[in-house]
Amino acid sequence: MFPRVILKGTMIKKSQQKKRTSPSNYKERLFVLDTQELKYSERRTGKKPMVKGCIKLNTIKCAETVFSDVPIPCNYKYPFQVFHDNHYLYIFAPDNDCRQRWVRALKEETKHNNLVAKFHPNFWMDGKWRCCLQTEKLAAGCHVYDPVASKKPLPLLPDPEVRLLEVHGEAQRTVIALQDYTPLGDDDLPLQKDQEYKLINSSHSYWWGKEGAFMVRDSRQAGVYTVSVFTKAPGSNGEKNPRVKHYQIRQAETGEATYYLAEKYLFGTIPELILYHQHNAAGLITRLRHPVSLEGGSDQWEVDPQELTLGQELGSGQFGLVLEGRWMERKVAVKMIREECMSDEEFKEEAKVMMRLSHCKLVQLYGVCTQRSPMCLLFEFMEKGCLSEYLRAKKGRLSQDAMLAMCLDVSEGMAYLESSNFIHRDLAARNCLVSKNNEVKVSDFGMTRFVLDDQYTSSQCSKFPVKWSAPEVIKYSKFSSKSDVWSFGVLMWEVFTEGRLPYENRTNAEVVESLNSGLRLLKPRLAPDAVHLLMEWCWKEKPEDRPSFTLLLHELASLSNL
Ligand code: 4IP
Ligand code: ZN
Repeated sequence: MFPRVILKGTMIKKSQQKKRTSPSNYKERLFVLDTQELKYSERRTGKKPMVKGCIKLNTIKCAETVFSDVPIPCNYKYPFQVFHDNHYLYIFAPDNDCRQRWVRALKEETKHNNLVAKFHPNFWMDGKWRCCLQTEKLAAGCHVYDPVASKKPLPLLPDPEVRLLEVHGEAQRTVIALQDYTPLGDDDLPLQKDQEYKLINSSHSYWWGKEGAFMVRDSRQAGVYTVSVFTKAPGSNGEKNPRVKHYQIRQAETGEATYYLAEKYLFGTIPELILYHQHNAAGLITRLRHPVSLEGGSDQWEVDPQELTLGQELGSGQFGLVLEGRWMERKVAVKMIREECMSDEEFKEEAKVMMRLSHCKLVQLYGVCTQRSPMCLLFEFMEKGCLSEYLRAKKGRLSQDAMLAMCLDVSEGMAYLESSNFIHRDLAARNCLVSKNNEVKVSDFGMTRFVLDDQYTSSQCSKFPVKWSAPEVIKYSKFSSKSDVWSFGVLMWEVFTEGRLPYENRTNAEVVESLNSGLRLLKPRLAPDAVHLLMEWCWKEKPEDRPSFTLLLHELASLSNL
């Protein structure tokens, strides 16, 4: 009987480093899976591919996605693993669908093998497993291996490549810089006019609310670009009709100047064409007024006070009053910053970084209005207020699934912050907000750095959130994503106690003392054992022993029946 081919495709493999001395490298290979083996070959132009390696399916003990929290050093960003004969083969697929296809097929073909009971969800790297920190490459896995591919789609990983801007259901990945851009800070990317850039997140999609907001993007047709522009111009029936219109950039057959949009105003380059249409509609529904681009532009974060209407008071926070407001036809929460509460200048710089953080599980900072006094910050409006109050209000009426979903939401937002190398520093239920659809989003990230009140900022003082802080933060103010993980453990505890105050009757000093002697918060009655285990994992003394948010997200997702 001939083996039947099941899957075939080009992917990148990492050398398996069978010998200690073999080089570590990434090579593109043509992979073929048939009913008996997984084979990979080198493609050669004009010749038959040359077989480089072959794994008999009956030697495979595990085939699974790799959940990685480190940047992937090759062009294909979706890793999976094949564990066979005591060797780990890491393969990188070009997209998630492709990866899922391969993992599913491999699992299907190997499900009757002698499989591992547990596997390692993360990479073996620099002499240790990134998931469990074991230093033996053949050490038993740390997570239960499921030989059946799960039907449920995995949660979005905080891999920037998968957060795409969706306009009219089309996914867009590539944008072209309209102008040179000089970085404003270390986290900024210099842009060169005319160059293509991958759009790595959907940030600033709210700027699409402006008449004439536009971007140049890849068309679905290869090699062709489209200009998408937002307009509120009434439709043909005279009715209100806000929408995004798309114009393909066309090219005339001959001549020097060949690019044009709606009508034949011809230009030699796309940037020239855009520049022209920034001044003249010339056949477009509106002229191109506001570039919506990666870097947010020099002044896009500055809100025109004329565009902002203030409404009723919502409450008061660390920095002063919070009001309801309207901006660009949306409801916003406006934080008025009392001058003596915040180090202004530093904050203005940082606001640019924070504006660029954009994720559906983060409360979005829309902009800053520095032209009025007091300065104010515009945030996404969250109907149901802060999570701690919400939990208390819903006491006795929340299902375990609902609580798990809340933790999952927060872990998603935090995994994104972690992957952006941004530290929250004050994660707690009181700093998360609830939307009208009961989604929980992380808020106030990084803000404590600008609080001038030293009662709040010094761990010795009364307002410092000791009960949420990791030991290394209390001892020497060492903040990291792993100290955020500690706080996240406390937040899970808050969720599963329906909003109780951690270490209720104890003073900060008593809390520090009991932490030092190894004591931890007790398991909430409503928390499943698996959730309690996660909490305890977050409260490991050493930061490096705590899980990353990526892993927590994966764990919580596999616990929830969503
Ligand atoms: C080789 O590096 C290739 O990466 C091999 O992959 C790999 O074998 C070898 O690692 C590694 O030393 P050079 O090309 O620089 O020699 P390929 O066969 O696809 O070219 P694997 O086993 O990963 O296929 P070892 O140590 O695993 O043999
Ligand atoms: Zn492990």
